Amino acid sequence: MFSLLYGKTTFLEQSKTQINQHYRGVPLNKITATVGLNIGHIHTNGLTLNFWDLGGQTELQTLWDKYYSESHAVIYVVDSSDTERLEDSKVAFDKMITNETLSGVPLLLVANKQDIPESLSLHRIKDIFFMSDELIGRREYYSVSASALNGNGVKESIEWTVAAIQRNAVNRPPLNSDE
Ligand SMILES: Nc1nc2c(ncn2[C@@H]2O[C@H](COP(=O)(O)OP(=O)(O)OP(=O)(O)O)[C@@H](O)[C@H]2O)c(=O)[nH]1
Ligand SMILES: [Mg+2]
Repeated sequence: MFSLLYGKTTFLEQSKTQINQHYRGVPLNKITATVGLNIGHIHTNGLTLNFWDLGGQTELQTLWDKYYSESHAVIYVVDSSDTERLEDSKVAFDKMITNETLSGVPLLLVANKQDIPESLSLHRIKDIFFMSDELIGRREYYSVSASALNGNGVKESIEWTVAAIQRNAVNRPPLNSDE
């Protein structure tokens, strides 16, 4: 999961709370900026998804590509309310999706913070991020309107991601749990 202070850790906590049985989440308003990496697991459809929730601050973005070769899907979280930083996010996004190591890997774009009234619509976010087929390349991609804070769109995001990973398992086979 990538991006910059846009709700990745909140999104992961919300996913664990909604999907993992017996998970007692941390209060979402207590989450602070991720320094380095936050690891999470989601158990669904007989699979365990291992999440690498990576810090989005500019100096931490250089660490992202260490994780590409073992990624079966990418969830890219955008703060739909932060029009000022949207351009920075788009630059980081383009750099990520054009990285050869991630080629063909399914991509989910999460237009987060839709609970904020001034947020750009999913339609606008898609126009910006999915502007160029050439950059997106040959991969499955999809977008969801979400609020990590109130939980809207989170289940749909995980469901799409699981299905996409299963559809693409021939290209990137799953790892066994002991690997
Ligand atoms: N209103 C609103 N606020 C949100 C939402 N998701 C996250 N936030 C807030 O946005 C801020 C950043 O959220 P984080 O989950 O820490 O963001 P991050 O992407 O993990 O940030 P880094 O770890 O620095 O990369 C926090 O204050 C969250 O409470 C949302 O859907 N709506
Ligand atoms: Mg974080």
